[in-house]
Amino acid sequence: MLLTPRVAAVHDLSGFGRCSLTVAIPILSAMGVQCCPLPTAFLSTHTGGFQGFTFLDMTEEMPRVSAHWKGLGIRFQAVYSGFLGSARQIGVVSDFIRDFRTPETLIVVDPVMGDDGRAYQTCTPDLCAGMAQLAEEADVITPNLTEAAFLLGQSYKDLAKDCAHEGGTALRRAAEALSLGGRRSVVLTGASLEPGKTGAMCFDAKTGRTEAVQTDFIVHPLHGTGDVFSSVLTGALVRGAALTEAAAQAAEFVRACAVRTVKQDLPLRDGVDFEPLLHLLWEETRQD
Ligand code: PXL
Repeated sequence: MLLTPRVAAVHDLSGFGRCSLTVAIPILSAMGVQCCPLPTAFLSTHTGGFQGFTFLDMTEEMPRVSAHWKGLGIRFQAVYSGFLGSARQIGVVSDFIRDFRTPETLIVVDPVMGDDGRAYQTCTPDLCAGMAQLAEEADVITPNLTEAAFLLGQSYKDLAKDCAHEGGTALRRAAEALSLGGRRSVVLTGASLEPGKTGAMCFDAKTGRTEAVQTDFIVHPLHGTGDVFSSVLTGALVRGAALTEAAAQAAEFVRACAVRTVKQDLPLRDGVDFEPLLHLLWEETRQD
């Protein structure tokens, strides 16, 4: 019997709106992976489309949690980080990675900073700069096009224009440029190679190959798709999938959730209606 993989998930907990930990925990569990949350902040809702949300910064608590876990000798097959609550957390997460990394540990950094060319309201310039530093420690990063532009220090408009005109060539160039000379794998999300399609451009540092995965594009604005994608990707990777295989599973799950969400005509800010589809992940996962 395979040991149940264990992942430390370093994200915020937003009570309403389906993102971060409320996505990562059920998805990883459905994939037969133990998810140990290390919350970066507790919010009443996520920050996209809600007014007056509460925000409890967990920066002080995080090193205490880390020290306790270390004292207990807990080991993780992966550390998976996302939305951070303050620029100071860059150092905290970096220390966490240093403390728990072994040669076998997979470090996935979703450099959550923004979307559609704009930074999220809590993502300060300091936090953006720190995220780029943190991402240097990752084995795999999962930026969207906005985050890719921030990491590359490029204008989002120019990158989006190149990708719209050149398609695969520009996306491939961006994914490879983000790989730090081939040292880390890159899964660039929201990558469309032709009209009506979307998916990811993947540079695999293990093989040196760049390959795209594509699914049908569901024309509807959706919130939290990046968190669903990165959580499925992380679950598949810790269960031994190759990078493009994991990205293909993640893209297909997001597509299925998007179809369901659009059919229900849910408000954008409610997030992706993924819960009734978790069985797909469960069924796809070899439980041996
Ligand atoms: O989905 C990214 C995300 C995560 N966490 C919080 C957010 C957002 C995007 O808006 O507000 C709190």
